[in-house]
Amino acid sequence: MVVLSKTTTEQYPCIRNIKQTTFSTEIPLVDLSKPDAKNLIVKACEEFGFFKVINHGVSMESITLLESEAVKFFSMPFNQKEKAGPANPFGYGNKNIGQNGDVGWVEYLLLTNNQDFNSIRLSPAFGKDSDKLRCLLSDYMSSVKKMACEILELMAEGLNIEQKNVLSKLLMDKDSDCIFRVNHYPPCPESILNNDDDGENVIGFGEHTDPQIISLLRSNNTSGLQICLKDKSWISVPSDHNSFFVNVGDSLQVMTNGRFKSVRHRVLANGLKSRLSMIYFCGPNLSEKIAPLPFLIKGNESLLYREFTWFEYKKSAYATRLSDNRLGHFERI
Ligand code: GA4
Repeated sequence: MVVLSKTTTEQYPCIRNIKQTTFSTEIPLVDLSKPDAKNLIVKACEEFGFFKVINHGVSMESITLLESEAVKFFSMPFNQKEKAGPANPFGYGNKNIGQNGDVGWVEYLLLTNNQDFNSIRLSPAFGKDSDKLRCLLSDYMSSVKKMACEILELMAEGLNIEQKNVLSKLLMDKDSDCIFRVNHYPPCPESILNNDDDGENVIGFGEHTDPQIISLLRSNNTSGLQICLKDKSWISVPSDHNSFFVNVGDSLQVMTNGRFKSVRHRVLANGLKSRLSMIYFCGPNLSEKIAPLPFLIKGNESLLYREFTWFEYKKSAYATRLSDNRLGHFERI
């Protein structure tokens, strides 16, 4: 990370305009080992587009090992990390998010499903350690994908869809388009200076919805993540390094014909502590057709979205700014 001085955030006024909000205890909690999980998942997706998961089956060991490699990576000097950049679309990125002018108080690694590609991309920065990283990444990504499939099957059951794998099969496809992101938010001294009721907060990652089906996030014990509620107010999500958090993405909003809403979320920089998060974005095969699922359409309910391929949506999404409403173009009028 380049050390950003106050002058630097002044150069980017758009990352300094967030008011402080309070923590919330109302985040839905789903215990995957309990029989009521399927109904709680559906309720959470309808009300929040977001929930916290415990008993997720991902070993703490694989989490801790990968997290410590990530910490090692981000502690390297900037010119070393830069060798794995830029993130277009995969690799190391710093401050710039996407290709359309968004910036945040964040540095990150964007990685693919393809571990050979990741190794090649990371080896100029990681050296021989990139083989170790490759194994850790592959272990972590396959356990998180397993959890994602379990969640999608419970979701289908909770929605009373007969074909239990209707959603999970999109991820089981060998060419599913899943991506992995590790975000590092360095402490931001300006956040402390402004941390009162009227103060501003520095934006780590600007508000947006995820284009994919679902995203599975975990972080260290530093807060910063906020979600937007139906009434448009923002609540802070208390951090919990033992749990995962699930976001409904735009594609799932379409497949449920708007019954589930993709959650708008953002991250604020912390004044004192670094935040490290790892997010697995579950996208289908690029040729997969996304449309409202027929078994979820009741009587004369109208279809809110037209059918499109994941390739079409991804291409259009990547041409937008973070905070844009990406589904607008795909609504039926
Ligand atoms: C948001 C979700 C994922 O982080 C991501 C992001 C992507 C990027 O960082 O390149 C995008 C953003 C995300 C949506 C709109 C476009 C593309 C940045 C951006 C401004 C990797 C993704 O799939 O979409």
